[in-house]
Parts: sequence; C-alpha cells; structure tokens
Amino acid sequence: LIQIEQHGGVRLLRLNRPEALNAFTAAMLVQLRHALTAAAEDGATRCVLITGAGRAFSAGQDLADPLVAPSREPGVAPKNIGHMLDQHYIPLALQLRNMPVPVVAAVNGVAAGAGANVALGCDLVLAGESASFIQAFSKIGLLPDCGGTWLLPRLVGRAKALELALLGERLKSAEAERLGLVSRVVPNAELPEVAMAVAQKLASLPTRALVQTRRAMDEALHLEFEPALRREAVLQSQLGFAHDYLEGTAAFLDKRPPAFKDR
Ligand code: LHQ
Repeated sequence: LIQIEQHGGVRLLRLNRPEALNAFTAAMLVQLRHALTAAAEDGATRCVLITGAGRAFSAGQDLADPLVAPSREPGVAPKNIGHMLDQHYIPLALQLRNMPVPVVAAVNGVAAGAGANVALGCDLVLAGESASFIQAFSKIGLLPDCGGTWLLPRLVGRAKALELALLGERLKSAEAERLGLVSRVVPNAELPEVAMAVAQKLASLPTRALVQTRRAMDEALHLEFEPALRREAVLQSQLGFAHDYLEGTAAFLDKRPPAFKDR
C-alpha cells in the first residue's frame, strides 16, 4: 500500500491504492507510519518525499472501511471514529511534524479530507497543475481532522480557513499557491522530476539546521517576540557547536561545496 524507493539521500514514499484514489485504510496508515519510522531511523536518508500513485494524491479516509462506518441500526453502538484518529491520524500528523529530516509532499492530483491535511502537514508542498485540495469533511458531517483546524487558519488566516472548511469546495493548485498553501505549482508531467530535485537539494543541505528551523518556527507560533528571539539563540548556539556549522563556514571560506552530515 506504500511503495518505497531510495534515491540517494531521498526516501520516496508513494501512496499506492490508486483504484480508490489512495484513500487511507487502517492497514495503509500503519504502513505509512512504519515507512516514516524506517526513514527517520535510516541515517542515510536526509529527506522524505511523499506522493500518490495514479491520478490522486489521496482521497482521505477510506469511507468504505467498516472501521469508520456510521451505525445505521438503532441500538447498535456507533463506530468510534475518534478511535481511528487516536490510533492512526494523530500519530501520523505528529510523526510528520517531528520528522528528523525535511518532508516534501508532491501533490500529483486531488488531495481530499485527511489526504489534504497530510499533504499540508509536510514541510514543503509542491503540486501539479491539475492537483486540487478539498476539505471534504463538512459534506459528510465532520470537521477537518489530521491537523486541519490547526493548520488552515495558520496557513491562510481564519476567514479563508473557514471558507475552505465550511464549503468544502475544490481548491485548484494555482489558487492554493496564491493563498500560500502550496510553495510551487509545476506542469503535471514535470512534478516527479521537480519534486525529486527539490528533495535532493534538501537532502544536500544541513539536515539538523533545517529541522531546528522548522522546530523554532513552530514554537514561535505561540511565543511573544522576545521569548522567540531567546529560543532562536538557544537553538542557534546548539547548532554552532555542531559539525555542519564548522563545515559550512570552512567550505565557504575554501570556496568548495560543503559536505554536511549532522542529522
Ligand atoms: C473512495 C474515496 C474514499 C473510499 C474516492 N473512500 N473510496 C474521516 C472518518 C473517520 C475517521 C478519520 O478521519 C476521517 C477523515 C477524512 O479523511 S474524511 C474525508 C474523506 N474523504 C472524502 O470525503 C472524499 C471522498 N471522495 C470524493 O469526494 C471524490 O472521490 C474526489 C473529489 C476525491 C475525487 O472525485 P472523482 O475524481 O470524481 O473520483 P471518484 O469519486 O469517481 O473516485 C474514484 C474511485 O475512488 C471511486 O471508486 P469506484 O469503485 O466507483 O471507481 C470512489 O468510490 C473511490 N474513492 N474517495 N474517501
């Protein structure tokens, strides 16, 4: 359900259930989390790239999965979809956000529901021209999960976040780029190549510094200005003792490409 390929320092994870637009089943979510754990533990992997097989990125939760089917019979206990979140989506969202390497989403087609929010939870989001994002939750009587209620207002502001969540309309990639949800839109045929090039570039950069940058920004979201400055100083002084700072400055002064290795 998850295809795994290694391209130098880049671990490519391809959501692979194209007949159902890569809708997530419990088994698929388990495999995805295992694949992320394996990438995190592999010292040679310096960037993870996530994309979808076929014409979609992911249509979100598989609504045909009996685990999330609403109860139709009176007296039968409703399935606890909160359990699905606790068991699968919350760990996945946390894992993505705390990966020890940068994570890139290459959104090759529609990304709906939890599929959209998995993509938006990645560090960089690249999209093909025909990709689209749908906060599909309201249409089925739910609210944006997998980080949607947290991510969307921070990414696009409250008004637009509510519009996307309440109406649940399809947002085309060009508009998603304009809103700042997507960092780059490229012609569909070029997406795999461009996404791999971006991932390779990230893999060549000082991983630890990139991850601490993400961490400092996430922490700064709930800090005042001065505490954020002090937090930067703490993390910066740690980076200042690491190999990559020494290597980066030495390479600059020697006019040679750097060879970063901290993770
Ligand atoms: C699907 C799905 C799908 C199963 C397409 N499931 N088969 C929710 C509940 C519980 C716990 C945790 O969290 C969540 C979070 C969520 O993610 S809720 C949101 C779930 N996702 C959706 O509501 C999106 C449902 N899908 C759609 O609206 C459309 O399929 C989109 C707009 C994504 C694509 O439309 P089309 O391009 O027209 O494709 P299609 O609808 O014809 O789909 C192709 C096939 O994929 C089709 O199967 P079939 O056998 O007829 O070819 C669909 O049934 C299947 N599929 N999404 N989520």
